Amino acid sequence: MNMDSSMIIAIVVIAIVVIAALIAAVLVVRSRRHRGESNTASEADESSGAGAPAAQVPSAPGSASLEAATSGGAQAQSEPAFAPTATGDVESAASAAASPAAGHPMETPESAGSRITRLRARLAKSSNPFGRALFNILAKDHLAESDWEDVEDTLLLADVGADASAQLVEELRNDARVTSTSDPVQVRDALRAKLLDLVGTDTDRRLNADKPVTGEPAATQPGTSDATVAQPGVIIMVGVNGTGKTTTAGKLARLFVAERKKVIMGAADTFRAAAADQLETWGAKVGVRVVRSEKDGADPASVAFEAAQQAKDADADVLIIDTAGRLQNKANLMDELGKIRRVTEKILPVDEVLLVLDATTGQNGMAQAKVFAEAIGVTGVVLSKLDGSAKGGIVIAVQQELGVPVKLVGLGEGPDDLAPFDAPAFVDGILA
Ligand SMILES: Nc1nc2c(ncn2[C@@H]2O[C@H](COP(=O)(O)OP(=O)(O)OP(=O)(O)O)[C@@H](O)[C@H]2O)c(=O)[nH]1
Ligand SMILES: [Mg+2]
Repeated sequence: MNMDSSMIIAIVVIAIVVIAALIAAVLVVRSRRHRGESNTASEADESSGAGAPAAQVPSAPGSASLEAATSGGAQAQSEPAFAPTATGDVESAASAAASPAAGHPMETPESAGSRITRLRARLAKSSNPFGRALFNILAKDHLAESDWEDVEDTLLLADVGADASAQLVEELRNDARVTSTSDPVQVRDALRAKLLDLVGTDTDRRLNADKPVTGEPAATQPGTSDATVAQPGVIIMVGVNGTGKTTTAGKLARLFVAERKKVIMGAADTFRAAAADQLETWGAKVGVRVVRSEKDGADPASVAFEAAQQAKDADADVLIIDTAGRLQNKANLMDELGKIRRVTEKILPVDEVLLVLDATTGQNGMAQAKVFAEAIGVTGVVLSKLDGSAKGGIVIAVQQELGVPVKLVGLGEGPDDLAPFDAPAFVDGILA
């Protein structure tokens, strides 16, 4: 009996020892594996954090970006006319690729589709009182007289404009009477359709400078055999001060660079010295040369002339001319912008005059917009700062008043925060 119990004790002890050994072995293996993983991670961190070339980081997108960036850099080197300095350009392209924080390397800005998705998300999130108020009204079971008034008020608040708002609500009410429905879901669908109609779904919103090259007849270009000669597309940015002209010029240049187009920018805002510096900063950011005057208060038209000449000589695809917004009066504005246009056209035809309108100022910007349209003729509108505005309805008013389409929207201060205007996304955004 004693013998048996001591044997049992011995077996139990051995079993405990074996189990303990097994557990210890498992723990050791696990801790080794864990240490191995964290070593690999810290090695990867070090290789990227210590400024190692992105190609050494074992990630496919990283190496692809670098490839794209260096091929852009090589192109810049072989075409020094377009690099502020050849090395400067290579550096900026390489740093854009190597910096994951930059998000997108210079040659591959965000796609239009993704920008629009972002536009939708931003508008939906932007505590848009327009969308919310409409939602509250249209969430009712039946629409009473006062609800129709509320719909109209909300449209007015969103800066859709008095005439357009009244017309919209009148049509909606008539439709509701005809179909004898005041079902909010149907009214909402009808409102969407009408807003889309007002905004315009089949409007051509392409930039003129982006359309197929027509060029000028060969007869005017001695020594050329082609029927037409490709010329740089010329875009002039105009608008009241602070609306976002310079920023939009920079973002736009980046879009063209991404399409592998040769871009030159002209700093025809000579009103203050910092303006040309600001454009140069954008130029450096997006790898585009900026033609400027070193002299404060130089004649803006002469800068535009020089920029056009250089764009033509360098065989550029696009020339973007930034102008001043701070002008004393209408006569002064007409005089200056008219001269910039005339002088530029001595060298190259102007394809596009983009009026930059600050969406946060809503209807207040309309009067000024008309003055610019009168002064220089406007071919398209850029609605900037739509990211911070609940007054998107200005799109409808500005198109009706000026008779030109909104072509682009600014959604923030970053280089990728410019998107083509997309009517369905826009209407869905304000109805969200
Ligand atoms: N949130 C936001 N800010 C913007 C946008 N576009 C421009 N801005 C900001 O608006 C301010 C004015 O922009 P600028 O590009 O200097 O405006 P401008 O029309 O060139 O101004 P002037 O040269 O003084 O006539 C800057 O702080 C920009 O970063 C946008 O789409 N969204
Ligand atoms: Mg400016």
